[in-house]
Amino acid sequence: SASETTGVFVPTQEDYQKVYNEIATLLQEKDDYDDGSYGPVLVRLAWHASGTYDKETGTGGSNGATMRFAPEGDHGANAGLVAARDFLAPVKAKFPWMTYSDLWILAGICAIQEMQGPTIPYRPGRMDKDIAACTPDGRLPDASQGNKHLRAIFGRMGFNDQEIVALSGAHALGRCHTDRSGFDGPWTFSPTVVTNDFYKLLLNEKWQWKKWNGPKQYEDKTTKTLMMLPTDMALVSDKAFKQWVDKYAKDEALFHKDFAAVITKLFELGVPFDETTQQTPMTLKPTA
Ligand code: DDH
Repeated sequence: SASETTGVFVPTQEDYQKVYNEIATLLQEKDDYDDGSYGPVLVRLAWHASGTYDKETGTGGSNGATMRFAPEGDHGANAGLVAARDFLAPVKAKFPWMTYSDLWILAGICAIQEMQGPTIPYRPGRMDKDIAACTPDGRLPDASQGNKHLRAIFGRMGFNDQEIVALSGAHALGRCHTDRSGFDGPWTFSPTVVTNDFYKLLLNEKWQWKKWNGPKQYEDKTTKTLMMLPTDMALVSDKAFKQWVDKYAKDEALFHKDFAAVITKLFELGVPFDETTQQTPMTLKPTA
C-alpha cells in the first residue's frame, strides 16, 4: 500500500469514522454550553470557513483554515468562533494526521447529522494554508442588510436564489449572542435540531422591531423570545426568495434534501480534490 512504501499515513473511511465518533461523543459530554450543545457553533465555524470563497479569484473557502490566524479570526463576523475551534483542539491532538481544514468541515457535518439533520456526504483532501492566504474582511454577510446584499455575497460564492434560501434554513439552529454579533436570541424553539421551523416561523409569526439599544432586529409579537435578522426578513419580503420559503415551510423532507445538497456545495467551494484517491464521497454514520 501507499503507506507501506512511503511511510505516509493514508487514512481510510474507518479512520474518518473514528474522528466523527470522537466529535459526537464530545458533543454529548459537553452539554453545558448555550442551549445544551456545541453543535450550532460547529456548523457556524464550517460555514464561515467556507463562505469566504470568491469564484472569480478562486480565493477563500474551506481549503486553508486561515481563520486560525488573527487577521481572519478577528474579523467581526467570526466573533465567538474561538469556542468552536477550542472545542476541536483535543480532537486535532488525538488525530494529528488530519488537517484543520478537513476537521472543521467534518465537525460541521457531524454536528448537522447528530442534530437530526440529513446525511451530508464527506470528502477529505483540504490542505491548511499559511497566514498569507487569509481573506480580506467583508466577504461574509452583514446581517443589517437586505436582498441585494444577499445576492451579491452569495452570488460571489456561486449560489442562486433557491440555494440562498436553503442555506439560510441553518438558522433553525443556535442563537445570536450580544457579546459576539451584538444581536440577541434564538430563531426557533428547538435550536439544537435541524428542522424547517425557521421558514415556518418566518411565515406564521408576526414580527416587529425589537425596542432596545442593540442593533436593529425583529422579535416575535407573541412571546418576544425569538428573533429574526434584517437579512432573514429579506427572504419573505423578496418575492423570488419567498417562493422557496413557502416550499421549505411546507415540506421538511424537501428542505433536508436541498439543504444537504447546498451545504455540500458550500463545504467544497474551492477545494481541489485528488482525482485518484479520495474522490468518492463517504457517508459517516450518525451515533443515534
Ligand atoms: Fe448565520 N448568523 N448568518 N448562517 N448562523 C448567526 C448565527 C448562526 C448570518 C448572520 C448570523 C448563515 C447565514 C447567515 C448559523 C449558520 C448559518 C449570527 C449570530 C449572525 C449575526 C452570531 C452570534 O452572535 O453568535 C447572516 C447575515 C446570514 C446570511 O446573510 C444569509 C448560513 C448560510 C449558515 C449555515 O450554516 C449554512 C448558525 C448555525 C448560527 C448559530 C451559531 C451559534 O453560536 O449558535
